[in-house]
Order: sequence, then structure tokens, then C-alpha cells
Amino acid sequence: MRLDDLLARHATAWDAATRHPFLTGVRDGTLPPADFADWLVQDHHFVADLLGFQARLLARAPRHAQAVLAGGLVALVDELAWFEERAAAHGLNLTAAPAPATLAYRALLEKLDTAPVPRALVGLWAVERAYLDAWTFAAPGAPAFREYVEHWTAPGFADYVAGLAEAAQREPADADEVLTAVATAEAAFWAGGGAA
Ligand code: HMH
Repeated sequence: MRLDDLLARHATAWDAATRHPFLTGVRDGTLPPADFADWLVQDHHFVADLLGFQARLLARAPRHAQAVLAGGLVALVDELAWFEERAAAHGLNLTAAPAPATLAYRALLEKLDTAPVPRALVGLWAVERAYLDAWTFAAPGAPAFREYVEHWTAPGFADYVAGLAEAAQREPADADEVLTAVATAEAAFWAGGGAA
């Protein structure tokens, strides 16, 4: 599975997922802080969903993929704690209900539970690569959002995404559909609750 070829085949969908106006607003400071706060609450839901998906994937993953998946799980637990700490600092209510786009992304992850493992690995890589590309596009970010942009463009995260790519490229996978599904879910997620 050549992941660069996969991205090149779906460049338009990938750009919509990773160069969304939400991210332009983070970069230039025109995004209303309340929109960012709403998005952050939804992303906390997403990370919890991703943790479950990744734990289930680890349980059926080949030996070569275990270390990168297990390391990522620990990072997701830390990420949840970081969201909770940021939410407390900014007075955000993390118990708000998941929005339609969040539920749609959850359904995609649950669908990948029954996909062949190589395809699910490409899906997980795409989820994380989309996030890395998106925040890299938003960098360095307006002062109000800079702490977040720095967090999600840290070298350790890029290393993790490279590790997932290596695991995902080990075996052939029929992955065009999962790539476009992830891109669609990401674009809807940036667009906010109503856009699922
Ligand atoms: C929507 N995609 C979205 N949120 C995230 N936190 C990631 C990817 C990366 O974990």
C-alpha cells in the first residue's frame, strides 16, 4: 500500500479535510473563540471514540503493529487528560452531547471494526495524518490558538504518524474508500455539529 499514491489519488478530498476554513480562522485569528470551544468539546468526544477503536484494533493487530498502536493508546489517554485540563482552564462543559458530525465519525470507526486489519490500519493512519496536515496548515496559529497548534504539530506526533504509515504499508489493502470516508468525516467535523 503506497500511502503517498493514495493521497495523490484523492487530493481534492484531502485538501477539503485538511485546509478547511476553520483552520484558516485558527491561523489568522478570525475564528470566533466560541466556535473553537464548541469544536474542542466535540473533539474530546472524538478522542474517547478513537481510544475505543484503537484498543479494539490492537486486539486483532499483527505482531508488527502492536508497539505503535499500544504507544498511541497511551498517548490518547494523555490527550484526554490534556483536553480535560484545558477545558477546566477555559470553563468548558465537556459533557455536552456529541454532535451529528461526531456521531457520524463514530459510526465510521465502528464500521472499520469489521474491516480487514490492513484496511483498518490505513484508516487509523488517515485519521491521524489528516489531523497532522490540518494543524500544520494552521501553523503557527493566531496567539489565542497557538498552544493548541503547537501541541498538534509537535515532532512526537509527526513521528507517531510516520510509525502508523509504516505499519499500514506493510500489507496490501484496498483503501481508497476508507481514505475518502475519513476525508469526508474530517471535513464535516471541522464544519461543526450540523454538517454530518
Ligand atoms: C477530528 N481527527 C479529529 N480529531 C482528532 N483528535 C484527530 C483526528 C487525531 O486524533
